[in-house]
Amino acid sequence: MDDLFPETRERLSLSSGAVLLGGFARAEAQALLHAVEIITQQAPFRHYRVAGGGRMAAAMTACGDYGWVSDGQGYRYVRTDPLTGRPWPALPSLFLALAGRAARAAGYEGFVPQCGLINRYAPGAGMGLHQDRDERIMEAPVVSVSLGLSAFFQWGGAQRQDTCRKVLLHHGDVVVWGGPSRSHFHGVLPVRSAQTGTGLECRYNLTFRVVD
Ligand code: MD6
Ligand code: FE
Repeated sequence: MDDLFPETRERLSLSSGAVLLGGFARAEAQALLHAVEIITQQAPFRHYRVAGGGRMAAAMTACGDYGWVSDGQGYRYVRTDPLTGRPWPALPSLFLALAGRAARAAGYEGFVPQCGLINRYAPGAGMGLHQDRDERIMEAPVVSVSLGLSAFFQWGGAQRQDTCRKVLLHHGDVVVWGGPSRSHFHGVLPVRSAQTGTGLECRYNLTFRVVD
């Protein structure tokens, strides 16, 4: 059969409801990074404690009505930054617009995130296989934007032991997962150093979510 819609990096289906939009945010990447810089002046990056006594390898912060925090007692969404005692910085309109456009391009209309989580991965940092399921609303997708250094994203299934697909995510790539894929396992392999390209020394990831 002829391929009417050949799979390209520009639009690569990962599983039902999950799609990589390669380069979708490339044109506005610098503006996104600038917005991250402004946000982190108000809500600095920090390494949260995790159950068991360690700390997360990725540094995190957030913007919007909610931020996601971990303190060793567990994970949760809170309206106030525990580091500063202040509300999280507002979601910049640039973030809102991009998240809405990416969700629509992936087939999800009317996506208005309440939270933008911002992760910074230094070389060597990754994120283990997990599900995003602390949100009370699971009907809305997650929109994830990669900036800076490239990294392998692991995309699994509904069960932890399901086979994972490895997808290299580059500066400006967007991944959207929702519907039947909303609670699929995923992770990030440790970021390798000595990459050339963006001039950045870390990988940044923005994930946009509806919380409640
Ligand atoms: C990524 N991030 O960095 C994927 N999950 O490409 C996540 O899966 C993620 O950044 C929960 C909380 C924050 C995250
Ligand atoms: Fe996640």
